[in-house]
Amino acid sequence: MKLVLTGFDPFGPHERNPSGETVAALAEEAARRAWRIVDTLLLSTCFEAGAAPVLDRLSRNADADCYVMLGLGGRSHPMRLERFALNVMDSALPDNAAVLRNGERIREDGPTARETALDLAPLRDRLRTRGFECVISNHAGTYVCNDLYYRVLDHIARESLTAQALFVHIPESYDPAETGDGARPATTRDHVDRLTTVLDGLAERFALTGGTPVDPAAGRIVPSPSRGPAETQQETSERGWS
Ligand code: PCA
Repeated sequence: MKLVLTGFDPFGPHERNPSGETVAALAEEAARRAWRIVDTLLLSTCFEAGAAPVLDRLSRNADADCYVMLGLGGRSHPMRLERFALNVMDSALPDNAAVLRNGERIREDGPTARETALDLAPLRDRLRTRGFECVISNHAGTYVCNDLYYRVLDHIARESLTAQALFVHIPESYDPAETGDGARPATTRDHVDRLTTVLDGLAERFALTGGTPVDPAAGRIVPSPSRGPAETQQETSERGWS
């Protein structure tokens, strides 16, 4: 399985962003694995401009089976495999170009939501079997991570590309329920161990299915004439990054 990995630079109150650091560390891990990284991209935490290098790469290259995009999630969440991206930009936190968004559409002519075609349940179960807490999330927030995910899923759908995409929010610290000894900051090694488990699972399924490990019920356009879908999951911030 050939992969493109992306992470983000620091934003808002964060002096570091472990998503970018984890992408760099995973590149070293790949030599020992059934997956190969064809490219890594460190993106700026900016609406639209952050996604531009990924869309550019998708347009020019058909060398990757899967784009796995990482971002830092909010406090007290475990690792989250994101199922949906919403067609909205809405955050009280400005992006790294000092741009504030207040409910604008990402694409005026786009569906309200896009869904990854990947089957997430086996990946979540694989992580849990190895003792790593992980949830499937139905809400990637309405900040820059969601913006990237929506633009990538939308591009793949419009261009009928065969590449798959997955967004993973990684935690700042661990849930006490998982570690048993209170929350502690997550290290890059922690993230690498968890992401390696995700990528091994994806590679296994790509090998089993000849390149299309998709959920047959997923990837449909989610139509809605309203101003946006209801909150589908409680573990999200009301507005902004999550
Ligand atoms: N997390 C933010 C944007 C960049 C990042 O790492 C988010 O969840 O939208």
